[in-house]
Amino acid sequence: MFNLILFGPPGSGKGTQSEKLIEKYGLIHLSTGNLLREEIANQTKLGLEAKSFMDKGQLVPDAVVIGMINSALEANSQAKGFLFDGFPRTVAQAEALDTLLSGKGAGISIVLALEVDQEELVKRLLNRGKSSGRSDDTDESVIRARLVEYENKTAPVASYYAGFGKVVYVKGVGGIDDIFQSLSRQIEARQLA
Ligand code: B4P
Repeated sequence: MFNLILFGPPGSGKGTQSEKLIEKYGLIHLSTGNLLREEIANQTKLGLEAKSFMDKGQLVPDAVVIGMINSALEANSQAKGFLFDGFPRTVAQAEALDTLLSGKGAGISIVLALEVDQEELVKRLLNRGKSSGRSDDTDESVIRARLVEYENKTAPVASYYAGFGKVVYVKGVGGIDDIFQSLSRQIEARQLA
């Protein structure tokens, strides 16, 4: 099983690159952001609870997202591998993911971390907010709160995986296709061609 984490701050291109990577490598795409937005669109209890955190730029509680990932892994037990997009976002989520995967005799193969400077992130998200209809992309103060949340709670996830020698940093500024080629080279260096 080849399991890839696409890591980076909000707006770094995780969603954008994930679409291309899953098509090329036949991985199952697990985006907690997309799963949460589906719950919101369906107006489920979980969705309504999640929205109250997302609209403030805060992370949704660990137990909620870990439960969603567990269900998604169970529903795709024959997958040749997964691309985790926007998950894990805390060290507790990373530890839970390791436990879930090791129960299947699997683990994380690589963490590809996109590097983009903060002002570029703000610009991209405000720009996406003009057309996405996403309430968390329209208000600059909410975007900046997401970036603070990222520094405090999510950046330590990279250190966690670096401790296992699994993190590769990739420049996330430039053309979308050029960044995709850089990510692909790293994946193929680990023999998923
Ligand atoms: P997500 O849905 O994961 O979204 P995101 O991090 O804001 O964006 P992403 O990084 O995927 O966007 P992309 O760069 O592709 O999270 C939303 C919220 O859900 C979180 O704030 C949190 O509240 C909650 N949540 C999700 N997962 C959670 C978890 N595990 N635990 C707790 N809470 C969780 O795109 C950004 C824009 O940049 C696009 O418009 C794109 O076109 C543009 N872009 C991409 N690449 C570019 C490039 N190279 N050059 C120029 N523009 C580019």
